[in-house]
Amino acid sequence: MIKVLGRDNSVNVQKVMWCAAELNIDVTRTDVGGAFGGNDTGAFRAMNPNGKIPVMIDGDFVLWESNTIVRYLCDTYGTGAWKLQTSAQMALAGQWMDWFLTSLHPPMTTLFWQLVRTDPAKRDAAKIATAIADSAGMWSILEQHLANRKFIMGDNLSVADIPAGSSAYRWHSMTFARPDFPNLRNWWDRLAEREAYKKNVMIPLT
Ligand SMILES: N[C@@H](CCC(=O)N[C@@H](CS)C(=O)NCC(=O)O)C(=O)O
Repeated sequence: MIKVLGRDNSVNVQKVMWCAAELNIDVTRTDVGGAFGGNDTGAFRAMNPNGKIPVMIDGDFVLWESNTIVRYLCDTYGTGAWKLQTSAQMALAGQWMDWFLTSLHPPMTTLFWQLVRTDPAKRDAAKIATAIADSAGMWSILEQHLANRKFIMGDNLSVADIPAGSSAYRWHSMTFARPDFPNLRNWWDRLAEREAYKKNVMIPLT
């Protein structure tokens, strides 16, 4: 039984829980972080010195960094398209996962915090406008990539879809004037049909 430490409203925890559900892995998740606390104790920092969630525990093996955790789950427990076979496939998946972390996630985090976790009276309109423009600029790159593909790696859902796919729910669910990206929307609609995605990602934004 794999254990995941982290609250379910964290996009980084959602990546891990969605991926584990797609792979039919038995997971017990414990609420840690945010209002639950527990991530600044000596015991937690012994597992993750950053004091961040998620942390995954598989037997004696402890791992942090959500993208790394989903890669581990797919490499260890994945079958079919979930287990990438060549170094070129692994590199391409890694490229999109790193792109998510470095380019898309920062403006999406600003947008999410402003629109969901900030009192309306205290929101910063300029920050929101910049975050929308920067996020849209990054989503437009995926929009072009998805012009002739069902999923990021091609015909099948894979590890490469997990980070951006988790964030895509927020992009399509928060209230703001969204630019029209039809390929992105179709891809997100395909994700939104999946029980594992509905259960672990499509939960109230808090
Ligand atoms: N790059 C890390 C980021 C981890 C991270 O920043 N986690 C946030 C939640 S999304 C956190 O632990 N925040 C402190 C808290 O929840 O108390 C990852 O992908 O796992």
